[in-house]
Amino acid sequence: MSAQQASASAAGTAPLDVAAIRGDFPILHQQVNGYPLAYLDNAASYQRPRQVIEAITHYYTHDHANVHRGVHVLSQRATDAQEAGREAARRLLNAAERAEIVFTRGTTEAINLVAYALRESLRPGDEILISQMEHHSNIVPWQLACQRTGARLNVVPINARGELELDEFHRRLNARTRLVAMAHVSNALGTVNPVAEITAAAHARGIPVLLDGAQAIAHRKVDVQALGCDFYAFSGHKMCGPTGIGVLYGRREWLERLPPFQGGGDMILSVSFDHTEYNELPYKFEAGTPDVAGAVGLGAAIGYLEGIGLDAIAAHEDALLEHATRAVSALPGVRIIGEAAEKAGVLSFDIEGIHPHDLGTVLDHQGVAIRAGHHCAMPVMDFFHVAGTARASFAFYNTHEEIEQLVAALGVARRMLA
Ligand code: C6P
Repeated sequence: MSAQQASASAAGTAPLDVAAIRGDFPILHQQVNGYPLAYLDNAASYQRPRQVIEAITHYYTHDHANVHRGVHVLSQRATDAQEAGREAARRLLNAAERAEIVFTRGTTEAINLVAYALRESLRPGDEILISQMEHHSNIVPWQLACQRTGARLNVVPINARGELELDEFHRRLNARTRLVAMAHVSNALGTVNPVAEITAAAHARGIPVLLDGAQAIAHRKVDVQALGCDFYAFSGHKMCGPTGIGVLYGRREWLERLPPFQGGGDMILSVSFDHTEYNELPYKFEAGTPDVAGAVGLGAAIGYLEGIGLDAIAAHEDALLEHATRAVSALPGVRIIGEAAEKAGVLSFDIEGIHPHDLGTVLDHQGVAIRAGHHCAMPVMDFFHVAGTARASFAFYNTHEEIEQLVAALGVARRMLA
């Protein structure tokens, strides 16, 4: 039994037909520097299947107009197309209602929206509880909010395996905590955080929870009602959708309580110079002409992932990660950065005596695309005393042959550079 079959059977899913899936991704079928492309930079951005590309083309070819404004047919079609994308996102997250799905430019804007809107209620001495493994997108918006309000960041440390120190998390939740904001999955380490436990503990003290789902959404089934979180953020481009669109899920109670993020068209019911009445949810948070084609592409991407099945995706990627971890760790001088008991999709590592950027360049010369650097998670790099890491990150369309190509290319790089 292959590793993939074993993993799929343990997960109770049929193994993926990866060859057929790859047929949907035109971009994967090319040579780079004379080698077949092995695209292992999926944590930075996924590739898109033709179903997504065609949905966007179809929209622009047949249905485009501005939304919610016109009485004409094309405007109605564009509005319906956008709302179908919203319904797909609701379904993906199992949100209770469509009104809880706010379209944003991506994870970064979703978190900034909450951080901006929350400013009004933050007071000096209040705390935002984050972790040491956060992406800069889940650090800097809170720093900005703290600078303007006198609130402060409280940072839960991680351990040497790259796991959240859970005892510290519980200890740091306190009467001054106004929000817990944590990654569901770390982009630099691959750690899957125990977000249900985190949410339950915060809620027991009446504290809301925001989860940064950028690295979880394409790898695991996410059910915001089962998790109980108050906010969940993700980006379309990290799940086979377009760049420039993402989602902020917010529980109705919270979205109603928060003030708008930006003002303009569409987010109002009425405007006079004395008073503006805001629109209903989710439009209160969607000022200006939205990215309709983005919503269409996002809906198509969600449909595509659902068609494959997130459990089958998780089983395949777990097998890839296990294979890559075993093979890369066996190379001399390799140190794996991030060895959490539960990981998803990401293998970060360092090879003694080789700068990750040099490694990335030599791998690229052999057709292997990885990311090298701090991965917008500088505090994680500081913790592990490295300037950066090499990071291979996997998607459901990756193959075990590509892992072998990575390992062979690392062997060449080591001989050249170490
Ligand atoms: N991480 C990576 O290579 P945006 O840029 O808004 O789509 O996503 C930001 C973001 C937020 N949180 C996490 C956990 C992320 O991984 C990212 C994006 C990419 O790891 C680009 S830095």
